[in-house]
Amino acid sequence: KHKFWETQPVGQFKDLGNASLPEGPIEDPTPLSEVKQEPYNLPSPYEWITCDIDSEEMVNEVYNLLTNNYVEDDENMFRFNYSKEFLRWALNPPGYFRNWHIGVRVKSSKKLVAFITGVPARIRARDHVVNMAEINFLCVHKKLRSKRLAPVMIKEVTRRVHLENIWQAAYTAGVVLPTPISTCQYWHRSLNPKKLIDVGFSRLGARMTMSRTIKLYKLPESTVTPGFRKMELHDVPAVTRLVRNYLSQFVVAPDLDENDVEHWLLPKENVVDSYLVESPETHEITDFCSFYTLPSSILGNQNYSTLKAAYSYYNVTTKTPLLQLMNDALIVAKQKDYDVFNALDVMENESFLKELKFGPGDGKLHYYLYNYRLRQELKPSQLGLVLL
Ligand code: NHW
Ligand code: EN5
Repeated sequence: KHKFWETQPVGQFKDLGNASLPEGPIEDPTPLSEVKQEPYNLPSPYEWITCDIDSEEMVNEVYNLLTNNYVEDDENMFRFNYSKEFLRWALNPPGYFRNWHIGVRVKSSKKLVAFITGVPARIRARDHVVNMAEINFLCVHKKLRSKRLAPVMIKEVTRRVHLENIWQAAYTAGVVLPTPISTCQYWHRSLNPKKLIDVGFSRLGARMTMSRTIKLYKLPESTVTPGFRKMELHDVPAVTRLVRNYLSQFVVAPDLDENDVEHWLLPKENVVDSYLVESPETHEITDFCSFYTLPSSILGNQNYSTLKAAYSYYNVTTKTPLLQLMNDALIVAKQKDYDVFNALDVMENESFLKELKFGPGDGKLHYYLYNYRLRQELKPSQLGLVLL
């Protein structure tokens, strides 16, 4: 069934429930001198390129490939539309490797037709912190699908990751592959219900009118938590302590230092938004919430072309009830004109989803590790990791 994935060091379906297999790396590292030194062969019309995402011309090409060919929902009504600023942010974190940003071009026309990326991350699995690659943005042009190009892309990024002496990776996908460490559910909170219904993102409930629906999803004009404000650069040390301590409770989570927090969590306009609660009495930073901005193109609608979506990222509470903090996050997202606020059922998100009127979506997200086995599948609430 999985002619490619059966050959890879990943958990295999036949091994599910085999309690005798040990937790940890599936294969040992090989000496770097034994890692293939030349790129994998592509079909002859194509060539490899390393994408310099800081170049305006390259980021434009990548943006156009993804805008027209990246992930769609199961009914092909929406397609992810990562912005150029988002791509630059996602691909240039601390310690990134430019040659993990891999493109495939048609030799004759120079047209970019495929893409895959890795970025380095320290990911903790139980009490082991492992240097990994986070793999994302795998994309093959629609006209070149089902030609087994994806396995070559995956082998090439694996080779380039190995050359940096890194032997594990983390990735998520909407499709089932061998084998998920966990399967999460997408939830959606309507902020602009009229538009969501008009574009087919959601449907008018049974025995609901448009005006009752709009009233149901109404939110206060302004946030309610005293001391709630945008995160600033000087907050990085306090936020790092808060987030590190919080993430330590999950089975799989990133190991974030101050540089990572500055990159991933400091607000960046139209890319990532972060808020915290500074105690009005003690000036302690007690709570934190964040979301990233990922619009979707609306395919074939007369009136609208994009859906503005916020995705819940990392949220931490020590004093404010999580329900209240996330309600404030919804309020700022509404103020900033987002149409929908999305979240996965990871970490402690279950505790607010229903009460804050999120509804389950038709999409699932499967989490995977490459060359690392976990004894058993995790519940979404045991995951402390959000990939972009
Ligand atoms: S998930 C988003 C993936 N992208 C999209 O869905 C965009 C739209 N679709 C496409 O562009 C986030 C194509 O359909 C793609 C497949 C390119 C997806 N992950 O070329 P063939 C990520 O980016 C397997 C992994 O003929 P295609 C995470 C499939 O099971 N494998 O198909 C990426 C089959 O193998 P099998 C996937 O439709 C993580 C083979 O590809 C996959 O023309 C990557 C068929 O290839 C997916 N999303 O192109 C892994 N979709 O064994 C990283 C299909 O079943 C691993 N396949 O026969 C770690 C690497 C680093 C290790 C470092 C130590
Ligand atoms: C790698 N980083 O299917 C990610 N989205 O539910 C790659 N559905 O938006 C993998 N089909 O349910 C990504 N509306 C995998 C996800 C791919 C995209 C995807 C789903 C997630 C989605 C929407 C629209 C469905 C349109 C028809 C959906 C219902 C919302 C409703 C709001 C009111 C309360 C009930 C739910």
